Amino acid sequence: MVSEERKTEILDAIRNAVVQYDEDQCAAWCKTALEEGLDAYEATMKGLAAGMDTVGELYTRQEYFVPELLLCSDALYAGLDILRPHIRTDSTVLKGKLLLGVVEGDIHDIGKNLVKTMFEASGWQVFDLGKDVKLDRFVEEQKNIKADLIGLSALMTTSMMAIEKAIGLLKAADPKVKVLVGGAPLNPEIATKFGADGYAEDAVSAVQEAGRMIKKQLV
Ligand code: B1M
Repeated sequence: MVSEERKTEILDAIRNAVVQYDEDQCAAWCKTALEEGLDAYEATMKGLAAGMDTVGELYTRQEYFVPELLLCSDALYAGLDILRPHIRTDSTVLKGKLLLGVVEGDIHDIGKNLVKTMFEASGWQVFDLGKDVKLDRFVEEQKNIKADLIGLSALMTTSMMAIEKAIGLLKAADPKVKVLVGGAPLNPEIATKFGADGYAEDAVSAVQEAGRMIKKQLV
């Protein structure tokens, strides 16, 4: 069992590798995390995602600009490639089909990809439409896929307005459709105002909330 001190050292190293946009170091420290028995999800959130939070602060302070954000994202993805296959979640939650995407106007997909990883790790079948997805496409794809849930993600205060529109289009096509939403600018009140059936703050609670939502459909 790894000591708390060593665990902190490894998580700090992963975080720093993201901030310093060092893909090789990030991948190497993620391998170390697994070799030394750290939980893959904890390393993802407290290492990789925490690094991205720091990057966001540097961007806000105008110490980093868009090119650095892109390089940091590459480093994060290099680490996620290593950790992803080892992420496991509660297998007792209900599973189903999820149609997932980042709404149009928004190309931030790191959070959506973490959400996808957690659903897949829990045994859900995920149909990922990617980022900057035209709203009509959610409606069209749902006609064929007939997913149990539709997951919409947005990272900007501007693009989150497209979530409300997407929910309107989806519910007009099928009033019974269930929509789960998430992303940094959203909160439970906004989600309710937009007509969503569920909201989740992070990738783990998204899977739990999805389980509750489809259970309600069954009873
Ligand atoms: Co930009 N960006 N960015 N960016 N970027 C933000 C979001 C911003 C807050 C930075 C800032 O100003 N401080 C700001 C938005 C401001 C606003 O709200 N209006 C911003 C901006 C302005 C922009 C551009 C406009 C910059 C420009 O070009 N001048 C541009 C937008 C272009 C566009 O989309 N049309 C832009 C571009 C980019 C990059 C491409 C360079 C890059 C994204 C790379 C990529 O995603 N592949 C990028 C990045 C990296 C960021 C920050 C720094 C980090 C985002 C991130 O990945 N976080 C971000 C600042 C910040 O967040 N601190 C910022 C880590 C991730 C794990 O968290 O995505 O929140 P998050 O996901 C979480 C939860 O939100 C939740 O679970 C996830 C995991 O726990 N969740 C869900 C997410 N989706 C969910 C769905 C669910 C449930 C939960 O159910 C379906």
